[in-house]
Amino acid sequence: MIFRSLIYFPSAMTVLALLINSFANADSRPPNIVVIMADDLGYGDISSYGADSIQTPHIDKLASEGHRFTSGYCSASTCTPTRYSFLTGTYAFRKKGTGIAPPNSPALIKAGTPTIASILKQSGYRTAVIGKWHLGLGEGKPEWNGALKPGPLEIGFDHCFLLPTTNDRVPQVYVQDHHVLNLDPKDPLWVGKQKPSDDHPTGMTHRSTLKMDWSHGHNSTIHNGISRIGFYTGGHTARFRDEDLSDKWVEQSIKWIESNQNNPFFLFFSSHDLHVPRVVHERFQGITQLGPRGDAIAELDWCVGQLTETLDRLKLSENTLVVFCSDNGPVMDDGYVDDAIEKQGNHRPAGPYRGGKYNVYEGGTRTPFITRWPGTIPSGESDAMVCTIDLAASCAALANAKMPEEACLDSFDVLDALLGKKNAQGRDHLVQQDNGTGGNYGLRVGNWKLLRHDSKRTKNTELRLKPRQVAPYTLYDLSNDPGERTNVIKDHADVAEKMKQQLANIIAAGRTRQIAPNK
Ligand code: NG6
Ligand code: CA
Repeated sequence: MIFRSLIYFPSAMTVLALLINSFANADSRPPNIVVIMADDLGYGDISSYGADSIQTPHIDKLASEGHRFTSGYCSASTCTPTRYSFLTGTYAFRKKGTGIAPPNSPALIKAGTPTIASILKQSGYRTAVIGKWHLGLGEGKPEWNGALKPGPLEIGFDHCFLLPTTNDRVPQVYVQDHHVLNLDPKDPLWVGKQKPSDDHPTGMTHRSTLKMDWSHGHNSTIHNGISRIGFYTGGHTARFRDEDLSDKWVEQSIKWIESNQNNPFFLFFSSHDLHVPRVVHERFQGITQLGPRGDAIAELDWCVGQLTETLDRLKLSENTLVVFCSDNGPVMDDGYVDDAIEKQGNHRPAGPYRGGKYNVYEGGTRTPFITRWPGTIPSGESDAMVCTIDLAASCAALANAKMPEEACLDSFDVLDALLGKKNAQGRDHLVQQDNGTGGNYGLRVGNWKLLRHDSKRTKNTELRLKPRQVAPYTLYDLSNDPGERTNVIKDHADVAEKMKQQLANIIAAGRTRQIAPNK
C-alpha cells in the first residue's frame, strides 16, 4: 500500500501541477494577434464578399471559420492616414501632414507615441511589422545610408522588415530594423526629388523600354523596367525585384512567428498587394481573368493561406486572433497601364458601394473585415460597425493592457463585436476621411451618412479624372440607399443639422474616446 502510494503520489502531484499550470497558462497568456492589412482592396474584391470573377479560397476560409463583417471600415480612403489611425488609435485628420507620405518623409508618428504595438509590448507581447510601412522614417528625412530612426522600433515594434513607402515610390530596398538590408557602403543610396544628372534614365526619356507603362505620374527613376515616383541612385546590391515582395513578406513572417511562438505575439502583416505597380510573382501572372489587379488579389490570397497554414502547423491557431482588413477602398487606374479597367468586366471592386480610394463615399473605406479565432469566435456574420482604428483599444482590452488616458484618442473597445458575441454593439458613429486634412469627411451614425466637403470638391477614384463639384453637405440613408445615390438632405434637414453639429463637435473636441469615470 505504502509502496503503491509512493509510486502514485508523485505522479498524481505531477498531473495536478500540470493541470494547474495549463489552466494558469490558458488564463494568463493572452492570444497572439495577427493583423493582415491588404492594400487598396475593395469591399467587392473577394469571393466571400460577392466577387464572382475571382476566387479567394484562403480569405474565404478565414471568413467561414470566423466572423465576416459587413460594416467593417478603415479610417481613410488612402494608405498613410489609415495606417496612422490604426497604429495610434487617433483620427489622422487631427494631425497635419498625415496624408500620403513621399519617399523622403520623416517618421510621422513621434518616437514614444503610444500605439497598438507599444501597448501590447508593455503587456509582454513580442511585436513586429512586416511589409509596407508608408509612415516615414527618420528625423527630418531618412538617413538611407545610416540608422533609419525613429521608425517602427521607436513606437513599440521589436522588429520590422519593411518596404519603406509604396512600391511605386523610390527606393526599392528592404529596411530591416534600423538599416537598409544588403547595402554596400561603396555604393551609397541617394533618394531625391530632382533628376540627379542629365543622363539619368526616366520613364519620360526611356518610355519605350518599360515593361509596364505609366498612365499618370510615375515617370521618374526606372527600376526593374518600371518607372517610379521620385529619383534614386546607388544601393544596387540592396534592390529587390517587385515580383518577390510577397514571397519575402511571407518568408520573413514565418521566420518571425517560429522564433516568437513561445510568447504572445503581435504581427502586423502589411501586404503591398494590390497597390500599383501590380507586378506579382511569375507564378501568379495571368492566373485570373482580371489582369494584374486580379492576379495581385490571388497573390494576396496565397499569402493569407501561408500565414494560416503556419499557425496551424505550429498549433497556434486556437490561440491566435487573426484580423483581415484593408487600408482603403479600390482604384482601377492608379498610374500604370495594367489593364485594370479593360479587364474589369462585371467585377465590382467596391461591391454595392459608391466611390473608392481617395473619396469619402462608402466605397472608400468600407472594406472586407474578418476576424478568426477558432474555438472562441463563432462562425458567422455581423453588421456591427467596426473600424481598424478600434483595434488598438480592442486588442488592449483583449490583452488586459493599460491604455494611457492621452493615447488612442478615437479608438473604441469593440472587442465583443470583434469576437462575434451575440448582440454585441459596434460603434454608434464613425468619421471617415480622405487623404489629407482638407475637410472631406463622412460621418456615419446608424444608417445615416453625412458627407462634408469643405472644398466643395471630391476626388474621383481615378486620379486622371478631374475632381467633381459637390455640395458642401449631403445626406444619404444607407438603409435603402447603400450606394449613396439620393441626397435626402432637404427631406431630413433635422437629421442633417444634428449630424453636422456632431461632426463639428468631434473635430473640435480633439478626442472621441471617453475616459472611464473611475480612472
Ligand atoms: C498617389 C499616386 C498613386 C498612389 C497613391 C498612394 C500619382 C499620380 N498617384 O499620389 O499611384 O501611389 O498616391 O496610394 O502619383 S496609397 O494607397 O499608398 O495611399
Ligand atoms: Ca492603399
